[in-house]
Amino acid sequence: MDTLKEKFASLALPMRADVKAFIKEHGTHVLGSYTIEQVYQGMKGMIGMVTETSKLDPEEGIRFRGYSIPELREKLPRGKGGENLPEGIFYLLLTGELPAEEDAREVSNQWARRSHVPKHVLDMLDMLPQHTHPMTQFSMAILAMQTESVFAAAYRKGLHKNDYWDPMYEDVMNLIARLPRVAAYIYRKTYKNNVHIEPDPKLDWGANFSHMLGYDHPDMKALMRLYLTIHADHEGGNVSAHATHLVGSALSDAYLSLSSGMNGLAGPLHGLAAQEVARWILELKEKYKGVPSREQLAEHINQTLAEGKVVPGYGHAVLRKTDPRYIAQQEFAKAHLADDELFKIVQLIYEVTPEILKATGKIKNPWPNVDAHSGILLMHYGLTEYDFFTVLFGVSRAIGVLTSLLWDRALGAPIERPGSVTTEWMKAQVAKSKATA
Ligand code: CMX
Repeated sequence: MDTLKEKFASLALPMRADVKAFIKEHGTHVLGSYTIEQVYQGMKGMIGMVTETSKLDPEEGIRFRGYSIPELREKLPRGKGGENLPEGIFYLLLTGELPAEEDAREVSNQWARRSHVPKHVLDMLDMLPQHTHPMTQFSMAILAMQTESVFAAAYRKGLHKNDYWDPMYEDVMNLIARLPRVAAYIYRKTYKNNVHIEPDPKLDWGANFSHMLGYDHPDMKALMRLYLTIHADHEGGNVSAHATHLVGSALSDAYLSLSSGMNGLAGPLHGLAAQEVARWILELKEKYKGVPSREQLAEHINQTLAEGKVVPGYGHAVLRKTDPRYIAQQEFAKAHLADDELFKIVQLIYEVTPEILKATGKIKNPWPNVDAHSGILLMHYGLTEYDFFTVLFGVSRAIGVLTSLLWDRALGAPIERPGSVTTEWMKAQVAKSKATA
């Protein structure tokens, strides 16, 4: 058993007993109540699941195992050339403890060793039409790798429920290890004439990913580490995390569950917004032949709203302030590409957009989210094919949703099955409570 697996077992197995005892003693404790509006409008703010890895505060933003992004930028091990290693955030999400340099290195080594992608997965990708969206390819490739699931094989053989976590650990490690190779294959096949680049086992996970994509500039490798770290997790209720958790609750293995999560991430109101932001900014730049004036930008935003579209990269279902993931990327841009024309446009959008969104009177959060910034950083280093951006998000998000899924297995999370009602039932409830009032 590798040392991280041993550590996980030493943490998770006692916690399983602890959670059982907690439910037994306090299971009837009432947490809150909810309204008809919440039921109709996406269950916002209703507590409906437990996610150990991270917690999102509307005002402050995400905390990974209690640590904010600025704190983690100080405390997590860094890669050669700068920025935190995503291996470190994985270790933190899995164990709740900050990794030492050698802990992150051990994760790097494990992932390098486990990264082989079976040939049939690449063959399947080769057979898809050229115009297949990269996110569709990514989700299909994850599904095609399900042939390798250690959990599915062990379950078929016969597995005691107390042991589910063990093959799940193997699936989670193998799957995360394989994702950069799969994603890079999709990128090179779709945009670089099917010319592929072999992995470099001497590089850390993020730098190797950048290398396989074809980007060896040290700053791009640093950006990739930053990108893969900050997109990793956003508590359990966001669409990609919730979909992974929900599908996994039926004991679907990590491959089946993550593929579902990625299908959710591919929606324009979630991870696809990264692509939509880039498209929107390029349209803007084309329309006004460069950096627009404040008036021109306001006109473009108002036109977007008047056409009944969303301004991509702005707003959030939980956050009520500027996303700290946006700020982390803004700091990177100020340090590395302050004169970039697209960065100047992004800064201008940040100055102009919130007031216009506030003035609509209905948008609860007028501030930028993570997707408002990510694309233009990648474009600066030459990765301009914006339909691919959400795949990068997906590689990172796998870290959070799969560590959570492993905790679900270790703690014995049950199948998820919330109740649903009809509008007729809702109206009857309101009528009943009016009658008794
Ligand atoms: N542009 C225009 N309208 C917006 C808006 C935006 N950026 N954000 C919210 N609204 C609208 C909603 O569509 C809704 O309109 P209706 O009442 O006509 O249906 C109204 O404002 C109220 O919405 P809300 O409660 O403020 O926001 P929601 O929780 O419903 O939605 C989100 C959150 C992110 C889907 C929404 O803000 C949005 O569509 N933003 C743009 C897309 C985007 O950037 N998504 C990425 C989010 C981060 C991520 O998951 O990666």
